[in-house]
Amino acid sequence: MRLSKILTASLLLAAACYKPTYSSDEDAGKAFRCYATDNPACPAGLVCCVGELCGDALIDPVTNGPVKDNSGIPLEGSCVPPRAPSDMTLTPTAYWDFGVKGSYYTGLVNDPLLSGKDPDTGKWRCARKLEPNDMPGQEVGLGSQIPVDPNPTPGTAYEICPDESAPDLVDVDVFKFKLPTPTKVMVRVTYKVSYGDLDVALFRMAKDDSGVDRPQRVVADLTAVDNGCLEAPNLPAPGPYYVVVRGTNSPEKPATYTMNNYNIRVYGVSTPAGDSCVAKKDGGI
Ligand SMILES: [Ca+2]
Ligand SMILES: [Ca+2]
Repeated sequence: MRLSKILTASLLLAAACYKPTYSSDEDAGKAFRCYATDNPACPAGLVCCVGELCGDALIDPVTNGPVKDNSGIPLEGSCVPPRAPSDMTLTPTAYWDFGVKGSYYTGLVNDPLLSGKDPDTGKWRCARKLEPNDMPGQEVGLGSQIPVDPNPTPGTAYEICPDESAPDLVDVDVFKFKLPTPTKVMVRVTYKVSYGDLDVALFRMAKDDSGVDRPQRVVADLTAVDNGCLEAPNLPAPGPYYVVVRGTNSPEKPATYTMNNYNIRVYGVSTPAGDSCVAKKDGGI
């Protein structure tokens, strides 16, 4: 009896103290805004994340205050479902293992104008279409019937660029598809490398020693030239499979990741001798 009173009192206290700062999320139109230092930061079952940083990773271990951006402003996050797998500190770049990149773009660099604010409109330049989409459960769904032998099209336009709340965090875009039958699959990513090199890789899920799904790389294109292409000769059905596009860093600037606009097409090829990347693969298994 006494215990239940204490519990009730604690719950009431918790409810009274629950004053997270939130409003509608501009990107998803559904998530609450949050600061990890709010207690609780999010409604039950959700965790406060800014890009790849979640929960305690948003709390400065020295000051116990919020992690701040370059301007000294505390990072404001979104309340989102816990990300798979259970390790909250796992970043999308660590989760999606692209393998070792062997070549880097060294030519003239153009600014893709995808970070910072437009001086005319005052708006953050990165549109953040369909974000966040960096981890399983957030991905852009391509369905269970990708087009087979389609007429070439420009593809769908996306951008690799950061959210205004975390301008230094790397962006990755994840697309998921399934197959009704074993299929040769092509992925074509179009971009100009002078605005920022992009990498693309195809993953399937495989159980690790603890029975947890982990991405296993099927094939990757880590070349530092215009456009990316993947060719998977005979993917077993049904999947699922994940196509991941990311910005890249370099040995000279390991903490700086490229941004760029790109278009992507994912499609099947009905004949083995059909469409091909023509020897432009790097890494993979
Ligand atoms: Ca993304
Ligand atoms: Ca590339």
